[in-house]
Amino acid sequence: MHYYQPMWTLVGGGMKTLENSGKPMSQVLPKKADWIKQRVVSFDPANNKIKGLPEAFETPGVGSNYSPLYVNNTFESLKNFKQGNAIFTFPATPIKCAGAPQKIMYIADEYLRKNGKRDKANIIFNTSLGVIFGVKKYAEVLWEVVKERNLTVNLRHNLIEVKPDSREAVFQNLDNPEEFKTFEYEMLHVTPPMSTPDVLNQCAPLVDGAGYLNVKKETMQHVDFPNVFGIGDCTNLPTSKTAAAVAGQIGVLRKNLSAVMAGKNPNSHYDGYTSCPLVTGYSKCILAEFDYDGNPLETFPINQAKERRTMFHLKKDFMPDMYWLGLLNGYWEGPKYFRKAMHLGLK
Ligand code: UQ1
Repeated sequence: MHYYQPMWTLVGGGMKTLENSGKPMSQVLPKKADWIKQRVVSFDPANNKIKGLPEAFETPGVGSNYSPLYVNNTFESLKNFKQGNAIFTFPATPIKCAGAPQKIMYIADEYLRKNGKRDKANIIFNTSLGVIFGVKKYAEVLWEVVKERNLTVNLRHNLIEVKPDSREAVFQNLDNPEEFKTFEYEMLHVTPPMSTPDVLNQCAPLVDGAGYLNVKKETMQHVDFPNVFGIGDCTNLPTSKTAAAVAGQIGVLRKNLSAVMAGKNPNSHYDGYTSCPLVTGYSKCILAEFDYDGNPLETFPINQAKERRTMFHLKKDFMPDMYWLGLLNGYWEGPKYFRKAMHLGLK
């Protein structure tokens, strides 16, 4: 057992007794202060909650595709759309599937066009990020898409409050944190701030400062504990958090775990491969694929930055089986060998 001295200052030397050196909290607390007799379990300053949520999800126009409870609200608010702002948000934390917050905007745009309501809508993407997408090749095409479809993109805008009574959403300007902008909404699609599960982020030896499992980016072995490995969304691997990334990581994990269990060094390396099928409408998709350095790592020998119907069907009709049958059963380790075959081993 270790003994820790609690942080008390005792006036020593026999001038005062122990009893005379302290007072109960009830006597010293200012009269106007409320005494909440609970312990703080943790602090989470980077992950401030959005005021007004989740209550506002129970009110008209507010939904989120990130929650099984509120995903149906998204389509309901599109069906009920009359006129005004349709706002789509992106938070100031890492998130799962970073393309999804804007994919739903493209789908909403097409839905409103099909239903003759597009001229009644201002479609706005308010994102905390300073870019529309992290990889230049795809970002350039997405800027063209938003321009052509008359979608407004406001960078560095972070949702901090939803006021369902007045149907307003408040955003903080991340470049000038004193500045707040209020937008009325007819429809609001929220992408909430995200974190790892508490059971992990409260285990300080395992995680980095942001609460993610602290692993080496090539081998996925824990930085301090050689018998701990990690893959997926809970890790601090500097790639985007997608099922495609997990598929790329699984093969490396399999080899490295086997090596370590056999007393050898883990020397299989993950290149950061991830993929984001950016659905840009009801029948179009840009299939982004890239590595740690943001270099495109495309499977097919065609320019995948172009919106394509083939990629839409790959995403909608093949990816689910790839996930449910391949990935979940441990058979799918990403498209690396297809890519090599299709590029004659050059990529
Ligand atoms: C992928 O491998 C994958 O695996 C589980 C997904 O999740 C369902 C994907 O969305 C994508 C895009 C990939 C990448 C696969 C190919 C064939 C490009």
